[in-house]
Amino acid sequence: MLQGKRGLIVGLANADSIAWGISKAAKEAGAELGFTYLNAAIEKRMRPLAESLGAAFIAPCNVNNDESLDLLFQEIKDKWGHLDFVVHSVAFAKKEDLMGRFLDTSRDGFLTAMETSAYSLTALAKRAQPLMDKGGSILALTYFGSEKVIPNYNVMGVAKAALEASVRYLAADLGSENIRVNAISSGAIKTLSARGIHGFTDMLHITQERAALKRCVSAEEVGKSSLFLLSDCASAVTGEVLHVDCGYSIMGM
Ligand code: IMJ
Repeated sequence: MLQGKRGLIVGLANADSIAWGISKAAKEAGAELGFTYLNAAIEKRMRPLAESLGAAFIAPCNVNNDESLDLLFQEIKDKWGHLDFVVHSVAFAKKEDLMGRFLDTSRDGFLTAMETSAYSLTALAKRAQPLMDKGGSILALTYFGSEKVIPNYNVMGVAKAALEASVRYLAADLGSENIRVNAISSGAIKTLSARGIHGFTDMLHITQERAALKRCVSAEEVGKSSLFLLSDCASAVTGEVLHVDCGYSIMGM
């Protein structure tokens, strides 16, 4: 499905990452992949994974830093001269903002979550556009906490709502270039991002009980669904948020 396509993966941290499920599926579907990492600690875990998929490059990138992004895209331009898809699988909020009341979110905590989890998509899309000269596909990861209140998700829910709205505005702006922008709203998965979240294991149990399919989704399944949105199979799909959540979000009671 992705034969001959070149894609950038932002947000691979370890073998539990949703970005890993997507990367494995994309590689198996014939894509050539490049990866970024934030710092040495993350690089240590992700490098062997990226190398096992024959990564074309593994580059440092802080999505909150314009110079770092410019350097990354210069490297992609020099190496490939062209880009077919981008996967955005990054989010960050301060730990203290993922507990207690949303009401208590500080200005700094709000801006941190918004910058890393929402604005970073626009920052990536802006730089990817000139390299997507024959069209392309941009995919972001989101979560149901953007639509309904999930305990402790708090400022991340607000940031994911901004991310999903960004998907629609970017899709409108880039449509004339045949660049599609979509998101997958994944069901809860135990990744590094879920580690240390108070009551997360209980939330997984509740998810399993209530989801239409009576189970949780895996990163591999998010990977399979991402092939659709990244490939020409979804050539008429843009600005969409696809729920890959075992039907959790369709249930009212
Ligand atoms: C996160 C918090 C509260 C409830 C949650 C989550 N549920 C799920 C998540 C139910 C599924 C994971 N998720 C969807 C996220 O987007 C997580 C983002 C995140 C996680 C951390 C943990 C460590 C940290 N900052 C973080 N920033 C964002 O310091």
